[in-house]
Amino acid sequence: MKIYKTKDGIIVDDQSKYFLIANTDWDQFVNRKNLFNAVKPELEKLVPDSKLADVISARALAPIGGQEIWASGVTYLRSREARMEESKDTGGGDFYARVYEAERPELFFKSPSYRVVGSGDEVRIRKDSKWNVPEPELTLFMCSAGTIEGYTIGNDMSSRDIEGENPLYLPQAKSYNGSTAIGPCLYVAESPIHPDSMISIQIQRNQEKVFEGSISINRMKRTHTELAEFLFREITFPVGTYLMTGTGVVPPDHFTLQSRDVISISIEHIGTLVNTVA
Ligand code: DO4
Ligand code: MG
Repeated sequence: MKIYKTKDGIIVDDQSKYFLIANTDWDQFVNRKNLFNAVKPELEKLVPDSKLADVISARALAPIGGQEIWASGVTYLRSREARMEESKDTGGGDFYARVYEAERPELFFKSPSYRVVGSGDEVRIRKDSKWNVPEPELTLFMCSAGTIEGYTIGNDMSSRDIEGENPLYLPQAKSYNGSTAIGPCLYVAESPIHPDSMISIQIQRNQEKVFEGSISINRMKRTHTELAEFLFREITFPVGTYLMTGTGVVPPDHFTLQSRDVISISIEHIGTLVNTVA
């Protein structure tokens, strides 16, 4: 099922039957262990309404309440290569090679909920950066108990020149206004997302495709539960949290985003997250 947060309330799309969950707080609704099994019987008491599909199209928000957004890095070989390339002149490359092999993953704080944008909203590039890319990432949702309850699509907008200059600049390369997009929904199923699911990205400039790429989530070096376990080791999340799982698709080094580029990221089973660069 797909859970949407909209201006009219929470809407659940269960196999193309649409249900409005009126007057319910997002955090209370999603922060439940075995979320699929908790929601399913609740839908049986409601009457489906096909008109809610239009509400989703016109009035959907980022699927987030009080959750934080965290991110993992260097979880795919392609990201390791890209990080080593961008930091080759500054000596940072070794850090990325080491974290790819290490037991402890790279985890970093990406965004509080109030700085997150949803599908249809604008993302930004920093004014003090000249080399910018989107990072298309499967994003896990864990409830406060630390169990993975669902998935969304994340765009970890990144300034590669700032990141490459010095690994200590990572927070500036990753966290700024308009650097975090998630959506369009929270996908919740009876079992984990299929390991062969594909992530694909397309970037359009003046109606022309300037980049496309894709990768299967099974190419990730680490497991989802491993990442969740490390994140929850010494931090509690009262209403759950999101965790981006890293990018496996990086545009060629000569590519940088421009204002008005349209970024579309799709993940099988979840949908498509679309954002225009401001
Ligand atoms: O270490 C830099 C961050 C890498 C990252 O965001 C990714 O691999 O997705
Ligand atoms: Mg990333």
